[in-house]
Amino acid sequence: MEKLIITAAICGAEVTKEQNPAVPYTVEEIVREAKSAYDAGAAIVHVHVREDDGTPTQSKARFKECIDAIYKVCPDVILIPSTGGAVGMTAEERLQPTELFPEMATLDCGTCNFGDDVFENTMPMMRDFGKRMLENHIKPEYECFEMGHLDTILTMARKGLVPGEPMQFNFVLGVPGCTPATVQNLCWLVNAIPAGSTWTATGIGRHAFTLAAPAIAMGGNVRVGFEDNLYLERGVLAKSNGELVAKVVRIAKELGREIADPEEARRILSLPARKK
Ligand code: KMH
Ligand code: ZN
Repeated sequence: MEKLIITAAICGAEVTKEQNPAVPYTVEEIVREAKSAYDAGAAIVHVHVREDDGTPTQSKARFKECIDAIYKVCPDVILIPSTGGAVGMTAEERLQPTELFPEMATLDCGTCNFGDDVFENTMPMMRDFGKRMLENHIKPEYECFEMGHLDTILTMARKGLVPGEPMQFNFVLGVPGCTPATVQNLCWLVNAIPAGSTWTATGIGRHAFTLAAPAIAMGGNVRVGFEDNLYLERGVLAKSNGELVAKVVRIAKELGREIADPEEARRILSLPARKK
Protein backbone atom coordinates (compact mmCIF):
# COMPACT_ATOMS: atom_id res chain seq x y z
CA MET A 1 0.00 0.00 0.00
CA GLU A 2 1.24 3.52 -0.78
CA LYS A 3 1.93 5.93 2.04
CA LEU A 4 -1.00 8.02 3.27
CA ILE A 5 -1.40 11.54 1.89
CA ILE A 6 -3.07 13.85 4.40
CA THR A 7 -4.73 17.03 3.17
CA ALA A 8 -5.56 19.86 5.55
CA ALA A 9 -8.51 22.01 4.52
CA ILE A 10 -7.53 24.76 6.90
CA CYS A 11 -10.11 27.45 6.39
CA GLY A 12 -13.01 26.84 3.99
CA ALA A 13 -15.49 29.55 3.13
CA GLU A 14 -18.28 28.89 5.59
CA VAL A 15 -16.90 28.33 9.08
CA THR A 16 -16.39 31.28 11.45
CA LYS A 17 -14.44 32.34 14.50
CA GLU A 18 -17.75 32.35 16.38
CA GLN A 19 -17.85 28.59 15.87
CA ASN A 20 -14.16 28.06 16.65
CA PRO A 21 -11.83 30.98 17.49
CA ALA A 22 -8.92 29.23 15.72
CA VAL A 23 -10.57 29.53 12.27
CA PRO A 24 -8.10 31.63 10.24
CA TYR A 25 -9.07 34.81 8.37
CA THR A 26 -5.95 37.00 8.05
CA VAL A 27 -2.89 36.07 6.00
CA GLU A 28 -0.93 35.55 9.21
CA GLU A 29 -3.61 33.26 10.62
CA ILE A 30 -3.86 31.27 7.38
CA VAL A 31 -0.08 30.79 7.38
CA ARG A 32 -0.17 29.77 11.05
CA GLU A 33 -2.80 27.10 10.34
CA ALA A 34 -1.06 25.84 7.20
CA LYS A 35 2.20 25.49 9.14
CA SER A 36 0.52 23.69 12.04
CA ALA A 37 -1.01 21.17 9.62
CA TYR A 38 2.24 20.73 7.67
CA ASP A 39 4.27 20.23 10.84
CA ALA A 40 1.77 17.61 12.00
CA GLY A 41 2.07 15.62 8.75
CA ALA A 42 -0.10 17.18 6.05
CA ALA A 43 1.52 16.98 2.59
CA ILE A 44 -1.29 19.03 1.04
CA VAL A 45 -3.05 22.19 2.15
CA HIS A 46 -6.38 23.00 0.49
CA VAL A 47 -6.55 26.77 0.42
CA HIS A 48 -9.52 29.12 0.70
CA VAL A 49 -8.87 32.75 1.59
CA ARG A 50 -10.79 35.40 3.47
CA GLU A 51 -10.79 39.14 3.94
CA ASP A 52 -9.52 40.18 7.37
CA ASP A 53 -13.12 40.31 8.62
CA GLY A 54 -13.72 36.71 7.56
CA THR A 55 -15.63 37.38 4.33
CA PRO A 56 -14.78 34.65 1.81
CA THR A 57 -13.04 35.92 -1.32
CA GLN A 58 -11.54 34.42 -4.47
CA SER A 59 -9.39 37.49 -5.12
CA LYS A 60 -6.30 36.60 -7.12
CA ALA A 61 -4.25 39.12 -5.14
CA ARG A 62 -5.34 37.67 -1.81
CA PHE A 63 -4.60 34.12 -2.97
CA LYS A 64 -1.16 35.21 -4.17
CA GLU A 65 -0.40 36.86 -0.85
CA CYS A 66 -1.44 33.77 1.11
CA ILE A 67 0.20 31.23 -1.20
CA ASP A 68 3.53 33.11 -1.25
CA ALA A 69 3.44 33.43 2.53
CA ILE A 70 2.67 29.72 3.02
CA TYR A 71 5.55 28.67 0.73
CA LYS A 72 7.93 30.78 2.83
CA VAL A 73 7.32 28.52 5.84
CA CYS A 74 6.30 25.26 4.10
CA PRO A 75 8.51 25.37 0.99
CA ASP A 76 7.64 21.94 -0.43
CA VAL A 77 3.97 21.66 0.54
CA ILE A 78 1.39 20.94 -2.19
CA LEU A 79 -1.21 23.69 -2.32
CA ILE A 80 -4.66 23.07 -3.76
CA PRO A 81 -6.47 26.40 -4.07
CA SER A 82 -10.24 26.25 -4.21
CA THR A 83 -12.19 27.05 -7.35
CA GLY A 84 -15.36 26.30 -5.40
CA GLY A 85 -15.12 29.48 -3.35
CA ALA A 86 -18.35 30.17 -1.51
CA VAL A 87 -21.93 29.45 -2.53
CA GLY A 88 -23.27 32.22 -4.80
CA MET A 89 -19.98 33.32 -6.34
CA THR A 90 -19.78 33.54 -10.14
CA ALA A 91 -17.64 31.18 -12.21
CA GLU A 92 -15.25 33.99 -13.20
CA GLU A 93 -14.85 35.01 -9.58
CA ARG A 94 -14.15 31.42 -8.57
CA LEU A 95 -11.59 30.80 -11.32
CA GLN A 96 -9.22 33.60 -10.22
CA PRO A 97 -6.69 31.38 -8.39
CA THR A 98 -6.11 29.40 -11.62
CA GLU A 99 -4.43 32.55 -13.00
CA LEU A 100 -1.62 31.87 -10.52
CA PHE A 101 -0.83 28.52 -12.22
CA PRO A 102 -0.97 26.34 -9.08
CA GLU A 103 0.13 22.72 -9.54
CA MET A 104 -3.37 21.59 -8.49
CA ALA A 105 -6.80 23.17 -7.90
CA THR A 106 -10.20 21.82 -6.97
CA LEU A 107 -12.81 21.23 -9.66
CA ASP A 108 -16.33 20.67 -8.33
CA CYS A 109 -18.17 17.98 -10.23
CA GLY A 110 -21.81 19.06 -10.20
CA THR A 111 -24.57 21.09 -8.64
CA CYS A 112 -25.80 19.96 -5.24
CA ASN A 113 -27.66 21.02 -2.16
CA PHE A 114 -25.34 22.53 0.43
CA GLY A 115 -27.25 22.84 3.67
CA ASP A 116 -29.91 25.47 3.01
CA ASP A 117 -28.13 26.62 -0.16
CA VAL A 118 -27.51 25.27 -3.64
CA PHE A 119 -23.87 24.96 -4.73
CA GLU A 120 -24.03 25.60 -8.45
CA ASN A 121 -21.74 23.75 -10.84
CA THR A 122 -23.60 23.46 -14.13
CA MET A 123 -22.22 21.54 -17.10
CA PRO A 124 -21.24 24.75 -18.96
CA MET A 125 -19.43 25.97 -15.84
CA MET A 126 -17.62 22.68 -15.48
CA ARG A 127 -16.60 22.78 -19.16
CA ASP A 128 -15.14 26.27 -18.56
CA PHE A 129 -13.31 25.11 -15.46
CA GLY A 130 -11.98 22.04 -17.31
CA LYS A 131 -10.79 24.17 -20.23
CA ARG A 132 -8.96 26.55 -17.89
CA MET A 133 -7.23 23.68 -16.10
CA LEU A 134 -6.19 22.08 -19.40
CA GLU A 135 -4.87 25.41 -20.72
CA ASN A 136 -3.01 26.26 -17.49
CA HIS A 137 -1.67 22.71 -16.94
CA ILE A 138 -3.31 22.42 -13.55
CA LYS A 139 -4.11 18.96 -12.19
CA PRO A 140 -7.63 19.05 -10.79
CA GLU A 141 -8.71 17.46 -7.59
CA TYR A 142 -12.22 16.36 -8.56
CA GLU A 143 -14.59 17.16 -5.70
CA CYS A 144 -17.50 14.71 -5.65
CA PHE A 145 -20.27 15.44 -3.15
CA GLU A 146 -22.79 13.17 -4.85
CA MET A 147 -22.69 9.77 -6.54
CA GLY A 148 -23.70 11.36 -9.88
CA HIS A 149 -20.80 13.79 -9.73
CA LEU A 150 -18.35 10.96 -10.30
CA ASP A 151 -20.21 9.66 -13.33
CA THR A 152 -20.41 13.20 -14.74
CA ILE A 153 -16.71 13.91 -14.46
CA LEU A 154 -15.69 10.51 -15.83
CA THR A 155 -17.83 11.18 -18.92
CA MET A 156 -16.29 14.64 -19.32
CA ALA A 157 -12.77 13.19 -18.98
CA ARG A 158 -13.54 10.56 -21.67
CA LYS A 159 -14.57 13.40 -23.99
CA GLY A 160 -11.36 15.34 -23.22
CA LEU A 161 -13.27 18.23 -21.65
CA VAL A 162 -11.34 18.04 -18.37
CA PRO A 163 -7.87 16.67 -17.59
CA GLY A 164 -7.87 12.86 -17.68
CA GLU A 165 -5.94 10.01 -16.15
CA PRO A 166 -4.38 9.69 -13.71
CA MET A 167 -7.23 11.47 -11.93
CA GLN A 168 -7.40 12.52 -8.26
CA PHE A 169 -10.83 12.41 -6.60
CA ASN A 170 -11.93 13.82 -3.29
CA PHE A 171 -15.10 12.17 -2.00
CA VAL A 172 -16.69 14.73 0.30
CA LEU A 173 -19.37 12.84 2.19
CA GLY A 174 -21.79 14.09 4.81
CA VAL A 175 -22.58 17.61 3.57
CA PRO A 176 -26.21 18.18 4.63
CA GLY A 177 -28.31 17.47 1.55
CA CYS A 178 -25.65 15.36 -0.20
CA THR A 179 -24.40 11.78 -0.08
CA PRO A 180 -24.17 10.51 3.51
CA ALA A 181 -20.75 9.65 4.97
CA THR A 182 -21.11 5.88 5.13
CA VAL A 183 -18.50 3.23 4.41
CA GLN A 184 -20.90 1.67 1.86
CA ASN A 185 -21.08 4.94 -0.08
CA LEU A 186 -17.31 5.37 0.04
CA CYS A 187 -16.83 1.82 -1.29
CA TRP A 188 -19.35 2.42 -4.09
CA LEU A 189 -17.43 5.51 -5.21
CA VAL A 190 -13.98 3.96 -4.91
CA ASN A 191 -15.11 0.92 -6.90
CA ALA A 192 -16.21 3.20 -9.76
CA ILE A 193 -12.95 5.09 -10.37
CA PRO A 194 -10.55 4.13 -13.15
CA ALA A 195 -7.55 1.94 -12.30
CA GLY A 196 -4.53 4.10 -11.56
CA SER A 197 -6.57 6.93 -10.03
CA THR A 198 -5.93 8.26 -6.56
CA TRP A 199 -8.60 9.25 -4.06
CA THR A 200 -9.15 11.04 -0.79
CA ALA A 201 -12.02 10.77 1.67
CA THR A 202 -13.43 13.78 3.48
CA GLY A 203 -16.03 13.19 6.18
CA ILE A 204 -17.97 16.26 7.23
CA GLY A 205 -18.53 17.11 10.90
CA ARG A 206 -18.70 14.12 13.20
CA HIS A 207 -17.84 11.86 10.25
CA ALA A 208 -14.31 13.30 9.88
CA PHE A 209 -12.60 10.44 11.66
CA THR A 210 -15.16 7.68 11.13
CA LEU A 211 -14.55 8.08 7.39
CA ALA A 212 -10.79 8.61 7.79
CA ALA A 213 -10.25 5.21 9.41
CA PRO A 214 -11.81 3.10 6.61
CA ALA A 215 -10.10 5.29 3.98
CA ILE A 216 -6.74 4.59 5.60
CA ALA A 217 -7.47 0.86 5.74
CA MET A 218 -8.65 0.83 2.09
CA GLY A 219 -5.46 2.47 0.78
CA GLY A 220 -7.04 5.88 0.12
CA ASN A 221 -6.02 9.26 1.43
CA VAL A 222 -7.62 11.54 4.00
CA ARG A 223 -8.64 15.18 4.26
CA VAL A 224 -9.41 16.87 7.57
CA GLY A 225 -9.46 20.50 8.67
CA PHE A 226 -11.64 23.34 9.86
CA GLU A 227 -13.39 23.55 6.49
CA ASP A 228 -14.92 20.17 7.25
CA ASN A 229 -14.92 19.77 11.01
CA LEU A 230 -14.16 22.00 14.00
CA TYR A 231 -13.95 19.36 16.71
CA LEU A 232 -11.17 17.07 17.83
CA GLU A 233 -13.73 14.88 19.54
CA ARG A 234 -17.31 15.24 20.69
CA GLY A 235 -17.63 18.58 22.55
CA VAL A 236 -13.91 19.43 22.25
CA LEU A 237 -13.01 22.16 19.76
CA ALA A 238 -9.73 21.61 17.91
CA LYS A 239 -7.17 24.30 18.82
CA SER A 240 -5.54 24.10 15.40
CA ASN A 241 -5.67 22.26 12.10
CA GLY A 242 -2.49 20.57 13.27
CA GLU A 243 -4.43 18.83 16.04
CA LEU A 244 -6.83 17.36 13.50
CA VAL A 245 -3.97 16.20 11.27
CA ALA A 246 -2.14 14.73 14.27
CA LYS A 247 -5.20 12.63 15.10
CA VAL A 248 -5.20 11.18 11.56
CA VAL A 249 -1.48 10.43 11.92
CA ARG A 250 -2.22 8.55 15.18
CA ILE A 251 -5.00 6.50 13.56
CA ALA A 252 -2.75 5.71 10.60
CA LYS A 253 0.02 4.60 12.91
CA GLU A 254 -2.35 2.23 14.72
CA LEU A 255 -3.38 0.81 11.35
CA GLY A 256 0.22 0.46 10.18
CA ARG A 257 0.10 3.05 7.40
CA GLU A 258 3.04 5.42 6.94
CA ILE A 259 2.59 9.11 6.14
CA ALA A 260 3.69 10.59 2.79
CA ASP A 261 5.78 13.73 2.79
CA PRO A 262 5.10 16.28 0.01
CA GLU A 263 7.73 14.82 -2.31
CA GLU A 264 6.26 11.32 -1.91
CA ALA A 265 2.77 12.74 -2.35
CA ARG A 266 3.81 14.34 -5.67
CA ARG A 267 5.04 10.99 -6.93
CA ILE A 268 1.84 9.22 -5.81
CA LEU A 269 -0.28 11.91 -7.49
CA SER A 270 1.86 11.89 -10.67
CA LEU A 271 2.77 15.54 -10.21
CA PRO A 272 6.12 16.83 -11.46
CA ALA A 273 8.69 17.36 -8.71
CA ARG A 274 8.58 20.93 -7.37
CA LYS A 275 11.34 23.17 -8.71
CA LYS A 276 13.70 24.19 -5.90
N1 KMH B 1 -17.30 26.23 -0.13
C1 KMH B 1 -18.04 25.23 -0.79
C2 KMH B 1 -19.33 25.79 -1.30
C3 KMH B 1 -14.02 23.61 -3.22
O1 KMH B 1 -13.21 24.12 -2.47
O2 KMH B 1 -13.79 23.39 -4.39
C4 KMH B 1 -17.31 24.61 -1.92
C5 KMH B 1 -15.95 24.13 -1.68
C6 KMH B 1 -15.40 23.25 -2.73
O3 KMH B 1 -15.31 24.41 -0.70
ZN1 ZN C 1 -12.95 23.89 -0.29
